[in-house]
Amino acid sequence: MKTGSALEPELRSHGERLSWIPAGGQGRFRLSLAKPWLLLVGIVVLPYGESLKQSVPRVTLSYKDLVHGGSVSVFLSPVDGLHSHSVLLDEERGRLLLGARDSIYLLDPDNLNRAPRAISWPATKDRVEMCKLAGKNMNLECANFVRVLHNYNRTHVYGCGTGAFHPMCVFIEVSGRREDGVFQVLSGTVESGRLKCPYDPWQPFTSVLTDQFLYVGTASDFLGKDTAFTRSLGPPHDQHYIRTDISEDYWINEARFISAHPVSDTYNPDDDKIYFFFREASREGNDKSVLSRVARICKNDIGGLRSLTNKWTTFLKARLVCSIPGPGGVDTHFDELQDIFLLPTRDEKNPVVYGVFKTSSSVFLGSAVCVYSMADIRAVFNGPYAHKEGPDHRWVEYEGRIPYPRPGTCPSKTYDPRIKSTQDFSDEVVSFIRFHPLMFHPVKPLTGRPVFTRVRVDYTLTHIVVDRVMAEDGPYEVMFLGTDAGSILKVVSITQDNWSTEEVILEELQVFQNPSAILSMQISSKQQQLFVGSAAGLAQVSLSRCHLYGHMCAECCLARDPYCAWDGHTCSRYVPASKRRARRQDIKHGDPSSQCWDTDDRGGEEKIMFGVVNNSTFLECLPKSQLATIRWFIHRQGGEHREEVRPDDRVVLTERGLLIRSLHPGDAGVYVCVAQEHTHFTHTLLRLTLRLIPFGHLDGRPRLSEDPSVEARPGAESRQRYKDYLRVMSSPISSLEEYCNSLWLEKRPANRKAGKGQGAVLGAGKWKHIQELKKNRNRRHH
Ligand SMILES: *[C@@H]1O[C@H](CO)[C@@H](O)[C@H](O)[C@H]1NC(C)=O
Ligand SMILES: *[C@@H]1O[C@H](CO)[C@@H](O)[C@H](O)[C@H]1NC(C)=O
Ligand SMILES: *[C@@H]1O[C@H](CO)[C@@H](O)[C@H](O)[C@H]1NC(C)=O
Ligand SMILES: CC(=O)N[C@H]1CO[C@H](CO)[C@@H](O)[C@@H]1O
Repeated sequence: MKTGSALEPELRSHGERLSWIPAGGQGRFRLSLAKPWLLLVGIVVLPYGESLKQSVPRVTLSYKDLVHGGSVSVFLSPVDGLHSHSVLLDEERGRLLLGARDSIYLLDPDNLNRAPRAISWPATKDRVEMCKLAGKNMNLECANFVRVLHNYNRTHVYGCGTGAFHPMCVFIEVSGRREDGVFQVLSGTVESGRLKCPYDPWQPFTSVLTDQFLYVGTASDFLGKDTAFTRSLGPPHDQHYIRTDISEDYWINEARFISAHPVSDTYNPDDDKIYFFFREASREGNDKSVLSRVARICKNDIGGLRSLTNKWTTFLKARLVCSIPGPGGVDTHFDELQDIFLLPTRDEKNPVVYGVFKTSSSVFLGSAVCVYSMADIRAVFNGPYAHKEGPDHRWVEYEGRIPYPRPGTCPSKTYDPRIKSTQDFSDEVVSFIRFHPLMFHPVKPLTGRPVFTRVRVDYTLTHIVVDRVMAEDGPYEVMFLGTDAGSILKVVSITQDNWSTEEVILEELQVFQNPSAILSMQISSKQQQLFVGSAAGLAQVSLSRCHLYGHMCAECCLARDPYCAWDGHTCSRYVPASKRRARRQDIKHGDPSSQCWDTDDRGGEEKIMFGVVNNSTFLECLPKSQLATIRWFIHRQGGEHREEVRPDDRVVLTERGLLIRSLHPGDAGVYVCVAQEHTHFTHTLLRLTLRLIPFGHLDGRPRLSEDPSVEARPGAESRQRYKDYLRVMSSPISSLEEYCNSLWLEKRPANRKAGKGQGAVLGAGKWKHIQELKKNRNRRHH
C-alpha cells in the first residue's frame, strides 16, 4: 500500500491557536495542533480519511526528574560511547552481561555501577585497517561491536562481534562469584562469525541459543545483500550449518531479522519449532515494497538430500499484517516490523505476540503496536499455500494437490515410523517447499487493528517489552515502548465493559541525559526493572514510581497506573497478595470520587507574590498531569465571591500559567489554580495571593532581588534592605512571623513542578519582573 502524499495537509504552527487547514485542497478539513498537549486527545486524520484519536502522555518525566525520584541509574563507559548492543540478563545467577564496543562487561543487575568488570575484545589492527580502506566509519563501524551473547552451558557464554566488518565468535568463561570469579575470553576458541553475526554493527539481526544450537537471522556478506536464517554450533558430534535456500524470489529477500523464539507447538517434542520474525523486500510484478513476516522451522530439521542439502526443509513464512481499517477497504498499513515481544502465559505453547511496526511512507510517519495469538499464526500455517508461476508473477492461492506429509510438518516417528528425519522426505515434498514457502493468508492482529498507535510525532517506536500486572480490578498488560528519540512510553490498553478499548500513556520517560536512539531493551519483572541500552550507556529504570504521582488519594487514582495504589498514606506499589485492606485503585475508570475520601477541595499549595502596578506578572501553575485542564479563579481583595478569570487582551491564559500584562490595582486578590481531570473531578493545585505595590515606590531604593547571593548573606545590610522592602509595600505584612510563614508555605514540597520557577522571568527584557519576596529571604530571620 502506498500512502497518499497528495492528501497530506501541511502542518503549520499558529502559536497556541488551533487552526483548520484545508487538506490537499479537497474540501476536507483537519485540526492542526501546534501544541497538541493542550487537548486531552489530538485528532489525526490518516492518509485514507480515517480519523484517529491520539492520546497525550499523562505524565512526562525528564532525566532530571527520574534521577531526583531515585528511579533511574545509568552505567556509562569509562571510555567514550558504550554502544550497548546486546544485553544478557541472567536473573538466576544475578548477573548482567553487556556487549559493547570492543568490550564485554559483567555487571550487577541490582546496581549497574557496583564493581563493574570488563574484558577487552577488540578487532585486530589489520581488520580495522582494511575496514577503513573499505571506506567505513572508524568510530561507528570499524571496531568489534559485540552483538551476540548467550548462555551456552553452566560455565560458558558464547559471544560474537562484528570484528570491524569481519565477524568473529568466541567462548567466554564466566564462573564463580561475580565480584572475583573467572571472567575471560578464551582466545583459543576464536572462530569465524560469518552467518552468526552481521558485518554491519547497525544492521538489524537476531539470534537465539537453545540446546547448544545457535539460530541466527543475519546478512552473510560484507555488502549485506545475501540474508539467511541459519543454525550452527550444537553438541560436538553434530556441527554443521543449515540455512535458508538462496532463491530470493521465493524464500528470503533482503531481510532485516527482528527476533527468534523457540516455541513448542504440541506436547510432542518432535514438533518444537523456532518461530522467527523479519521484514523483507517483496516484489509483486513491478511493485517493490517492504512486508513483515512470521516464519518457522522445525528444531529437528537436519536439511534434505539432493536439492536442499544443508538447507531447511520445513521453512514456511506468512505475512504479518498491522493496519487500521479505512473506508472502502483501503487500510492504513504499518508494514515495517521493528520489534517483537513474546509475553508468556500459563500455557507455554501460547505466548501472546506483541509487534511494533512503522509505516514505509516517508510522508506519513507513524508507528503502531499490534497483538497476535499463536493460535491465529498456527491457523495460517495450516491453511492454504501461496503459489507463484514465476519470478514476474503474483502470488495466488495454491489449489493443486498437496504432497504427504504436509510440507512444513516436522518429522516424527510418533506420526509416521517411515519418516524419522527430514532426510526421509520425498523429493515431491522437498521440491514443493522450495517453491511454496509462503502461506496464502496473512496473520491479522487479534483485535483487527493496532492496540496502540503514534502518528505524526517526531519519533518512531522501535522497541517493546510487556509486563503483566495484577491490579485490584484484574490483570493488565503494561507496554514499555522504546523510541528512536531515546524516550520510553509506558502504555496500558484498557478494555471497558462494552469491549471498547482505551489507550492510556501513563508516562513518557527520558532515561538518558543526552537522548539517542534506543538500541536494546530488557525487562526484569522479578526485579521490577527495565534495562535500556543506547549508544551512550545502559540505563536501569524502575517499572513504576508511584510516589511521583502526588500525595493525595485522588492523584494516585487519576494516574490509573496498575502498579500503584493508595495505601491510606501515600501512593505506593500495589501488591495484590498483601492483606492490607483499603488499597484504593481504579484502573478501569480512574475515578477518584468512587475511591477516595480526600476529594473535598481544600488542598493546594499556598503562595504570596508581589506585583508592581502597570507592570506585568506571571502566575505559574503546572499540573503534574498533562491530561488535566487548568482553570483560574480569583477572589478579589474586598470582593464577595470568587469568579473565574476571563482572558482578554491584558490577561492571557498560557499552558504554564496566567500572564497579566499590566497590573491594575483591582487585580489584587487570591488566585486559585484548579485542575480538572476525568470529566468532573477537580482539585486545587495552588492558592496564590497577589499583592500590589504602586508603581514608582521602588525608585531610588536598593534593588533588592537582583542578586540573591548578596541577599542570602546574613548581616545588618540585608536586614536593613528587608526592612526597607517591607516599608515600601502598599499592604505590608504585619509581622515577621507572617513573612516567615509565607516563605515556609512557598517552600513546601507539595507540588514540585508547580513550585519550580514560580514567578519565572518571561523573556527577560520584554516583561519587567516582579520583585519576589522569596528571593529576598534572609536566614537570620528564621
Ligand atoms: C561448556 O562448554 C565449553 C565449550 O565447549 C566446554 O569447554 C566446557 O567444558 C563446558 N562446561 C560444562 C560444565 O559443560
Ligand atoms: C463504551 O464505554 C465508554 C465509557 O465507559 C464510552 O466512552 C464509549 O463510548 C462506549 N463505547 C461504545 C461503543 O458504546
Ligand atoms: C499607570 O499607567 C497609566 C497610563 O498608562 C497612568 O495613567 C497611571 O498613572 C499609571 N499608574 C501608576 C501607579 O503609575
Ligand atoms: C518597579 C518596576 O519594576 N518598574 C518597572 C516597570 O516596567 C518598566 C518598563 O516596562 C520599567 O522601566 C520599570 O523599572
